[in-house]
Amino acid sequence: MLFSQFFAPTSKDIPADAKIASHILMLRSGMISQTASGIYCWLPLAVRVMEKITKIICEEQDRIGAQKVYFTTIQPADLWIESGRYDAYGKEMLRIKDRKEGDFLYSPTNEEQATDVFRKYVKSYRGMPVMLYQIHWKFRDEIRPRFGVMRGREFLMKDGYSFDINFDAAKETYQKIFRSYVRTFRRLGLTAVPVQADSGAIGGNMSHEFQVLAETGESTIYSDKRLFTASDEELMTTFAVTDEKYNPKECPIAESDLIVSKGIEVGHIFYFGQKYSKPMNAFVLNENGEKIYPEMGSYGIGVSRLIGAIIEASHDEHGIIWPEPVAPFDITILNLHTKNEKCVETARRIYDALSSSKEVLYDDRSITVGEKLADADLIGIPYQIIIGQKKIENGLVELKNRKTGEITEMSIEQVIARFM
Ligand code: 5CA
Repeated sequence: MLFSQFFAPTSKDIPADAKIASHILMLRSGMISQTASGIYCWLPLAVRVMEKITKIICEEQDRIGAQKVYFTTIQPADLWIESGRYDAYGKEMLRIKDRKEGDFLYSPTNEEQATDVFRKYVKSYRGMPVMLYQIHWKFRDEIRPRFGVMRGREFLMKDGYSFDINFDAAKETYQKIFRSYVRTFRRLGLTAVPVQADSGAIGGNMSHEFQVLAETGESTIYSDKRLFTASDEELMTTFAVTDEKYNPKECPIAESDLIVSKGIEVGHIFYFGQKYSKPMNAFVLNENGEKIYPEMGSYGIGVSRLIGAIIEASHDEHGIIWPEPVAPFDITILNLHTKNEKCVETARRIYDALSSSKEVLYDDRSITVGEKLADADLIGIPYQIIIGQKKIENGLVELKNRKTGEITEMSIEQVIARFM
């Protein structure tokens, strides 16, 4: 991709109403464009990151047998009246009338719809278990949208729904998802710690949140210090709760072992039994012909919030530092002198050689050296190949590692070989 043709409207200006690093950097790097409070357009740089994230999520969902679907963004109110949540959900729900005055809503979540699909098609225990998920837009009319995409009104969520024949099977599914989430966040280059959570409006009695530790997080986490060194198996049982659940009088660990930190909730999983299957009369027949109401769970990842959370966890004073698995490009080539023939020829040669196997952004724009270097650090692509007119006289280019800041001089052949 040539930067001169790439739609990434970068800016030096610090946006007035942006208070945290991720919001500032997403606006300055031209990733998002606000269209209304808590509602953003996603521009090409952000979409490339979003697609990397969703690919990893989908691979990990596939691995545990969850199947991808698309539920709808618009749902009839009837489904929510059946479950009893239509009134309970309150003002966060965007309610819509169609031309016939029928009541609809923009999905804030899809438990009812998943249950409806299940009950229409699965009639026997033989059709179970079922695990469906989607990656789709949600709308919640948050009272205080803030911090850019962290607490938006429209946001992208991965939401999964499971149906099991009994409690033991549902518990096993929950544990399978738990392990899968630990793996997913790790693959995204993040440390997300699981905490025992309050299950809030979704309801239920087994629930964990996955929190990325960051100063700017909205959640306060009280945890056993061993959480940070726990094995995957120990994670589920190591003490960690959010402030909603923390009670110093009932805290099971010594004060000296307690750590208080701030976190960003990037995932939330729930087991809630028959909360929806019973009122919505979703049942199957068991081998004796008896009615069984499935044990359900739902499992969310805040995909658009994750982009902000990754930036909060990985940036410096110059800009974003993308973890390699989710970077919008693998490499950027900075041609510092676009009027110098040797520089142009070298940049083109490296670009052609690497583009077949890597995602490369070639900054061919006629702007100042300072602007070019600043934009590269702002956008945060993991590797910069810098081509300048002095060094190229001796056949040399520079390779900069955005994360460590380390710059290595090498020949054109060496830099190509480094990435092949
Ligand atoms: N139905 C369940 C799980 S499928 C559910 O809706 N869970 S949730 O309410 O916890 O949301 C799942 C994830 O979406 C959260 O962990 C959070 O990362 C993200 N999320 C929730 N609200 C917002 C918001 N307003 N803006 C951005 N992301 C959000």
